[in-house]
Amino acid sequence: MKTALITGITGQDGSYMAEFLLNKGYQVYGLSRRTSTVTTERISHIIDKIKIVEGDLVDQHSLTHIIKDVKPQEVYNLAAQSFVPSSFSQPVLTGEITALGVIRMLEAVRIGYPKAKFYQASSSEMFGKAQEVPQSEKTPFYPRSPYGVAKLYGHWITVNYRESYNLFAVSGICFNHESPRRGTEFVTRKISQAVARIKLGKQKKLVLGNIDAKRDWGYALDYMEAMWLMLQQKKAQDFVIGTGETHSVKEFAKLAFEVVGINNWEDYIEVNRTHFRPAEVDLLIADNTKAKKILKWQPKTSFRKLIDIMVKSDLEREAKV
Ligand code: NAP
Ligand code: F7E
Repeated sequence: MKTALITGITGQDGSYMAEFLLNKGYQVYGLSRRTSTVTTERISHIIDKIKIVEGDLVDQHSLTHIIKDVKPQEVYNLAAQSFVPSSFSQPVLTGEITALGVIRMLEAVRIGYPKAKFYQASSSEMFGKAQEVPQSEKTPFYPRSPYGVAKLYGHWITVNYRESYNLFAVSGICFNHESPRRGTEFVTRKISQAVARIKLGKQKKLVLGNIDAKRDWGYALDYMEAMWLMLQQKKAQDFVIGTGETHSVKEFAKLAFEVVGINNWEDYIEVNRTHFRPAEVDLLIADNTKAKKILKWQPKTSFRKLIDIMVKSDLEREAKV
């Protein structure tokens, strides 16, 4: 039986990755930090099938011990302070977790079990003020937030440990991927939740920031396979993972309201500058040619289908509470 360690197991991707690996017959270990309230909502249905180990990306000692004890064949480093606005209000903490957390994990692997294959969750936010359209593995980086800068450190230190110590360490440069398990602070889930609440008469307005920003949005479930495939290759290398389509926040909102039969969607939206960022990423769109060719990976879920899944899930959830 293969063993995998997932950091960030309580998050959107960690929960889907745990399900994905359990379905493939893995023994799954999940790293989780101590909190005063329960954070296992997304994995409550599989909690008895996985082993939770306590650790924190800011604590080297816990990470090294976990890797030494568990000796995982595969490590998926999905933990991060992942919300871009919080990276502006807590830039140093974001650097500690999202940047230095990666080298702590890599050091734990190098010292504790160098045979482990390591996946780093890199981000399209590293392209930031995009130097090329669409963005591929060869596009120069230009991050626009402390989060993007921290991810860039994580990305390059992964490349560096691969080249310096011959670790099987790869980076998946994932574009935005969403789901009903997305945190409600991210724009897609904020919209799907608000649309459900408005339809049910529980909310009047949806207050957004820059609705002209464009993103390459995919369905999170589709991205788990790509991450796993990267660790099944003979050669350790980095890949861009995205759909190759881009849409604005405005388009997302319009289609989300359409799912519940509201066509005068603009009447419900208010734009407020408090949601604007000090520096914005205007346009992201993936060139996924390399992933298609080498991993034989491609997204399965369309933009419309993703919105439909998210809105319907929130309608069901909101009808219950
Ligand atoms: P998420 O839902 O925000 O989950 C983040 C996870 O990291 C949570 O489990 C959180 O634990 C954990 N975490 C935060 N700080 C930690 C610390 N100090 N020590 C240990 N664990 C810590 O993020 P996601 O959307 O699943 O994304 C997964 C990864 O992919 C992240 O690295 C993110 O930056 C990256 N990424 C995401 C996307 C996307 O569109 N979703 C795209 C590109 C890259 P708590 O529950 O305790 O807070
Ligand atoms: O913003 C605009 C906002 O917060 C998307 C993370 O998973 O993906 C995510 O980062 C866009 C931005 O995601 C609101 O200005 C407008 O242009 O949903 P988001 P993000 O910043 O793209 C990348 C790939 C990651 O790696 C990150 O970890 O939407 N926007 N109005 C808004 N955004 C939010 N959150 N809230 C609004 O009201």
